[in-house]
Amino acid sequence: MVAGESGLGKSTLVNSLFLTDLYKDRKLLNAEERINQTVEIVKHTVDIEEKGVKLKLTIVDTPGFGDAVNNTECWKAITDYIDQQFEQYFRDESGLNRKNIQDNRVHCCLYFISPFGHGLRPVDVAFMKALHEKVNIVPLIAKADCLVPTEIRKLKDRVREEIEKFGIKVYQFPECDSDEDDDFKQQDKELKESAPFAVIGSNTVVEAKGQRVRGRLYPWGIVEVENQSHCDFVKLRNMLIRTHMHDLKDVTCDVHYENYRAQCIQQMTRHEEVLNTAESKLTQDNRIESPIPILPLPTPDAETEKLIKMKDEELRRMQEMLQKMQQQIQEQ
Ligand SMILES: Nc1nc2c(ncn2[C@@H]2O[C@H](COP(=O)(O)OP(=O)(O)O)[C@@H](O)[C@H]2O)c(=O)[nH]1
Ligand SMILES: [Mg+2]
Repeated sequence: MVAGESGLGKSTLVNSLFLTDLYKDRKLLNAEERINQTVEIVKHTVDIEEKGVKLKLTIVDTPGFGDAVNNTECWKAITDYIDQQFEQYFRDESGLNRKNIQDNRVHCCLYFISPFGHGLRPVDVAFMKALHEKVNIVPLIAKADCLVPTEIRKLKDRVREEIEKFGIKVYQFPECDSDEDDDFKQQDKELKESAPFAVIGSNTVVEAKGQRVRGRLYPWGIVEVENQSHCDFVKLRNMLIRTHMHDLKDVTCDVHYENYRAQCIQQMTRHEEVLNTAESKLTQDNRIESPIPILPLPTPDAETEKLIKMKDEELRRMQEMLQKMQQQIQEQ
């Protein structure tokens, strides 16, 4: 998933990362960008192949914040989306067809930070904090071609400091195994030192030194997206689809989804308790011969009735799930 302020190049980057097959497209594209402003959460599915392994990857593009006057809780649609995917998984997992669950949980959220500020803005802090217990956040410095190398280094240091200072839990790269070869260890070290990755996106193919590359053509030169001395795009792509994909999935499953699941079960148990108390109270009340005649309850209006129905339905669903889970635990 990509998230962050509007206009920072989120849609362009996902396009550069996965969606356009640069090598199929032989003709030189013109400079006009083909991406429109993202106005709603959009899901794209792409098939990629890594070392002979076919993968189905879902990319979730989100409308950036900053277009509205009021940006309070601009992360709501995104946190809701993440929760919905967890909920769906939770339902499927407690259902009958547990072996063939389609996993739509969000395994990684690329969060775009503006290159124009002096670090994180309050909205970045609030946004990441709203997300950090739910998803692996990988912060990125957007449009890195707007900064010279020293500025990039400074901004990276600043962002790292602020992430620490504000207690934002971004995705932590796992420790490298001690039995890995030196090359791998060196790569892993460089990867960790480069975070937060500074990225550049482009949907155009330009000619640089006789080669066709994905890049941005300026009057003063060409910025190459996949040139490691221009930006960290290649590092990011390798990390996402080669080196860290499994870890991102594992952390999602073992930490974020487990959190969600624990909360759900807690809620369901609480509902169950409330129901039990209400039930036992009812039986007790019935036993007592009331000297006061029981008056018929006032008939609820349509709106209240609808609400009660919805709540009943929700309770019923939760009880069903709880029952299934208890059964599963017993079976195990
Ligand atoms: N300088 C620069 N401009 C970019 C980059 N990526 C995208 N843009 C431009 O920024 C504008 C907004 O891009 P878009 O991908 O729609 O941003 P989004 O709102 O975050 O999805 C477009 O005109 C892009 O061509 C980049 O890496 N560097
Ligand atoms: Mg967009």
